[in-house]
This record gives sequence, C-alpha cells and structure tokens, in this order.
Amino acid sequence: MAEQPSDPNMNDYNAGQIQVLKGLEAVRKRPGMYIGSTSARGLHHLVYEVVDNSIDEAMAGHCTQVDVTVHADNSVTVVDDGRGIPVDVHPVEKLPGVELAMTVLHAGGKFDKSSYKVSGGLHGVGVSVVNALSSFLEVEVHRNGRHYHQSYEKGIKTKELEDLGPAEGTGTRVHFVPDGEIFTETVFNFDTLSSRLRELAFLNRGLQITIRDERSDEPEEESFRYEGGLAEYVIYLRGARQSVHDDVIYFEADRPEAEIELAMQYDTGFSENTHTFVNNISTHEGGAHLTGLKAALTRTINDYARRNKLFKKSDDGLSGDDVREGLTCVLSVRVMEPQFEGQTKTKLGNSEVRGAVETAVNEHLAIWLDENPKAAKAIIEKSLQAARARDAARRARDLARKKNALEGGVLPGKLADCSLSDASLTEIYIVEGDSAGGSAKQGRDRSFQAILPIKGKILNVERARIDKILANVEIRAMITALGTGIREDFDIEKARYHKVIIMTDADVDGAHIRTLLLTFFFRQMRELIEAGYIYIAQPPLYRVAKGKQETYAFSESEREQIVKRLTNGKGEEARGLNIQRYKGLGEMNPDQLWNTTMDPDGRTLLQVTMESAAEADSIFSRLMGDEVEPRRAFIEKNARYVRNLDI
Ligand code: 0RA
Repeated sequence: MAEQPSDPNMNDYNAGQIQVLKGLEAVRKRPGMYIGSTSARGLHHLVYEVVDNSIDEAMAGHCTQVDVTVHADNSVTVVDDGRGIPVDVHPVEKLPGVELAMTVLHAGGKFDKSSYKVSGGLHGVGVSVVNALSSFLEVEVHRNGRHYHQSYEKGIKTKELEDLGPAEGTGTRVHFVPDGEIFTETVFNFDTLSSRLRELAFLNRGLQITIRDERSDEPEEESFRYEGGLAEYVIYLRGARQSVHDDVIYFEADRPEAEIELAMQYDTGFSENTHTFVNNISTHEGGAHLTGLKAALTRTINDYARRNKLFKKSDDGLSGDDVREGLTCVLSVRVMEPQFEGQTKTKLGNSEVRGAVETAVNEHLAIWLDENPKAAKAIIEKSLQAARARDAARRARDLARKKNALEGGVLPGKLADCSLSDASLTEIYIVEGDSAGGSAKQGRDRSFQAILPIKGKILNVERARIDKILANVEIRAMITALGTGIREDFDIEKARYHKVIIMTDADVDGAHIRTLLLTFFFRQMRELIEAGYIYIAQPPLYRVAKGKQETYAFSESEREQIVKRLTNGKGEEARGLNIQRYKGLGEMNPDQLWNTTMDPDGRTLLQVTMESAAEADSIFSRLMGDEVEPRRAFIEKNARYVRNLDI
C-alpha cells in the first residue's frame, strides 16, 4: 500500500483497501475497545461473535444447526447451515461480500439490514474483529451449488476467494486461531463455552447447537436443542425445586416496539429467579423490559385475587416481592435498536419497551390465570403466604432495628475491627472457625484489615425464608459488620469495607462454607458482587521447608516444581526437606498466614464477578435446593467453579 490518499492514480478499489487496513489495524491496536479485554473473557468472546452471526441467520429463519469445535491447538471452527455469506462482488466496493464481511468493521449491516442485529455492548462488533485478532482464519461458503474458500492472517488476506468446485446445500464455516500476540490467555474453557451455547439454544427455540472439544484423547461433545424454548429453560433453571403448578406459563407476543417471549413457573422455594434478555444478550442490570414485567405481574395477580375473592379481610394486597417469591422466570425480547446502558452495559434503556411488555404480560397472564383456575389459586395462596411472612419479618426487623442490632451502632462482639474508617481502604476477612480467626487476628495489619470469625455451617439461605435468615446469629453478625443492610434495605454507600474476603479451609467443608457465603451474598447483597467487593482468599496447600528456607505451594503442580527445584531434580526422598500439607487455616501461625494469604503485596485474591448471573444463579438454586446428591457433586467440583467465576 504505497499510495497516499492524494495520489492521482488512486482508484476506489485502493482507497477502500487502505480504509480496510486502517480499520483492522485499529482493532489490533486497541482490542479491548472491540472485545472488552484480551484475557480469557475476550478470548471466549471471539467464539460468541462468530456464533452470533450464525444465530442471526437462524433468527431470520434460514439456519437450523450450528456446530462449534474446539480443536487440539485451541483453534475453533463454527459451522452453520444458513444461506452462506454472499460471494458476489459488491458493485461499489468491488470485493466479494464474504471479503467485506471479513475485513470491514460492522460490515454485517451493509448488505443485510434484516431483523434484530445487536448494537452496543460487546456483541455485534462483527466477524471482521475476530479476523483481525486471529493469527489465521479461513472461511468456507457453500452457496450457488459451489464451495468457496478464502484465508487470512491477522486480518490480512493471504488467498483470494477461490471456487473449489461443486457443493451441495448452503452454509458457512469459519475456522480461526486466536492470535497469541494479542491474547494473554489462549486456552478455551469448555464449561464456559458450553453454558453460553446452552443459553443460546434455550433462547432460540428449535435451533440445534453442538459443541465438541477435541483437546483430550476422548473428545467431549454436548448437543443442545429445545423445542420448548424458554419454557424448557424455566424447567432447567427450577432444577430440584418443587413446582406449585404443573404447566409452565408461556406466551409470545408481537408488538411494534418489541417481540416478546416469556416463560414462568412458581416453586415452593422462597427466592426469585428472573432472567431477562435482549436480542439474546443477558441484561443483568434489567431495564425497561424488566420494569414492565414486574408492574404487570403485581397488577394482574392482585386483580385476579380480588376478582375471585381470594383475599381475606386481614390481607392488604400483594406486593411485588410477594408475587415474585418462588418464581422462576425468563423474559426474552427482541428490539430493533436496543440501547444498552448501565455500568456493564446490560440495562435496556428503550423506554417504549416497558409499556409493550407490561401490556402483553397483563393480557396473556390474565387469560392464563382464567384458564387455569387451580394453578391460579395455588399461586395466589403462595403469594399470600409470602405476604404474611414478610409482614412478620417486617415486625421482627422493626424490633431489631429498635435494638440497634442490624444497623450500625453495636458491632458484633466477635468482630476485630480495623482502625481506619475510610471504607475504600479497608477490608474484612470472613474466616471460618475460631482458631483460624485467632491466627488471622494476630497476623493481620490492624490498620485496614478487620476479621470476623464465623462458626461452621451458616444457614442455607436458599432454603430459608427471610425471617429465619435474620434470626441466624452468624448472618446477623455479618450484616452488622458489613453495615449495608440487606435486600430492599440494602445501601452500598453504607458498606464499611470495599473488600469482603472469604477465607475458608482448602478442604470440602471449606468449599461448602464458601458456597453458602456466596449464596448469601448472591441472594441478599447482590450489589456487593456487582460492585466487585467480594473476593476469595487463596491460602497455600503446602509448606515446603529446607533448613530455614520456606516456600509455599498453592497447587499440587507447584509443590512438585518446588520440590524439584530444592532437590535439584532428585525428588522428595532427598534429605532435609520438610513438606507440610495444610488441612486448615488454623495450622498456620499468624506470620505464615500473613505472608501467604493476607499481605496485599504477596497474596492472590480471586474476585467474584457476576459475569454470568444466570449461570451462577442456576448453580446456586439447583444445588442449594432440596436435593442432596447434586450438591455433593457440586462441592467436589467447587474449586474449579470458583476459578471460573473470573471468566
Ligand atoms: C449477509 C447476507 C446473507 C447471509 C449472511 C450475511 C450470512 C452471514 C453469516 C456469518 C456466519 N454465517 C452466516 N450466514 C449468513 C444472506 C444473503 C442472501 O442469501 O440473501
């Protein structure tokens, strides 16, 4: 590209090419602007970006199957049976459509203005971004009865579009190798990919999505296809919890402002599990569609109860919280020009969608209740119980408030507070057991580190109603220490610490307590997770000592490396090596605990994120429900799960 823009010989074709190179160069210079990050999250985003294109094709009614393969070299192939990316030469750009799609930012919309393309957020940046960030990419198209092929390196064409001969059917295949010069992490996580693909299959009724992992000797494969769409999603999310009525409430509505799809079912539990999506993207922060849904639920259920005389004299109507207790609900809307707002760009801003959803839910839910009187009665009864319990809890809380127990004032006796009061500088360790608590108290830097020891198993909050949760001593101590209040009273401004660090033993019991604590935060103080205030401490598993020299290992492989190093490769038999396995935090003395786990200069903290609230929530509720067996399996897998929270 020697020509300058002022070159009189410059034709449209070359001008276009220079623009293309500039565009892709911008992507490689600032990848974060296009895919959020170059860590594991951004890496996985590449796959979602390619898959999104196939899903668009499915939403337009032309594609029934999408296959994703992770190859042994951590490259990925996405195949669909859509119409195939067009290959004819664009009259103005003078390039085949497929080449435009692969090299021009946001090219998608240029030659296809159809339906619900996503704008904003991280999605919908276009497959050209994937191309720019891949050390190698090849695209194959079956179309017009022919098989076409083209390849790229770092977004730059290395082969012209080639006709490889006759072919049957239509479709697109994209194979790409994420560029190791761009990404800090180049290994895909099967569970992360498969849970997003499962979610997409639920959201796109009838679409078959498979994922295949060829990285081990025995390839792993999962296949998702849900003819019931969101109705099946609700059953999946409800998991082990017992339903209040057999049939899932389900409807679709087409409005000028949005296409709306809703599924919901009540269970005998006490939590609310509502997930909302806009154009297949999870809207963790809610927005207009969620507001409309909530308003309609409260109104329609109250109306039904009143019309059918289901209230007693002493009942004064159902609140929003009452009609959502024990509800599992998925709302998916498709909007032409979505506005994504909020801190994580996961809040729908389009105000016109609120009314559309509200009217549609009012209408369809009223009909459903009228047609299913037995289920309707069970739902109202369930909501009334919630209202009565909430009333009792309110009275208990008022009492507690009077006693100054939950709101500042008197801090719990077991809390060893820090001396600084600026919350942005301080942290609290929630430590399992009194002996570990003792070590932590002695080892800490008391200026900014507070310690709260808690006893054994705290209450399983998924199964307990709010009045019982508030009666639990350990939980009260935690709420008081954190200072924020809970649920509707929650106020993040009142947080007394901006780091809340869970520190439990590195064994199964420790994992269980960690899960219970995470469940508690997820259910009662979700904003703490959203604000990034919750962390998990990483205590070492081993101490390896040679004479006076001590080293700590945080994993089995690290221990092996250290032993190798200290014995010059001779293995553990070598004399003078003392290896101690820490079963609990209490086995460490205060100095050791400080050096390995609490000193900000040396420790590793895992931040708990809300990236996939739907997934975390379903894990919490499916595993913390009534069934014991899945819980045990989960706890055994737990160490891995926590690490995945970061993705
Ligand atoms: C633009 C127009 C048409 C199809 C596509 C794009 C398309 C893109 C991708 C990306 C992955 N798979 C895809 N499948 C289709 C349709 C043109 C027509 O046949 O009318």
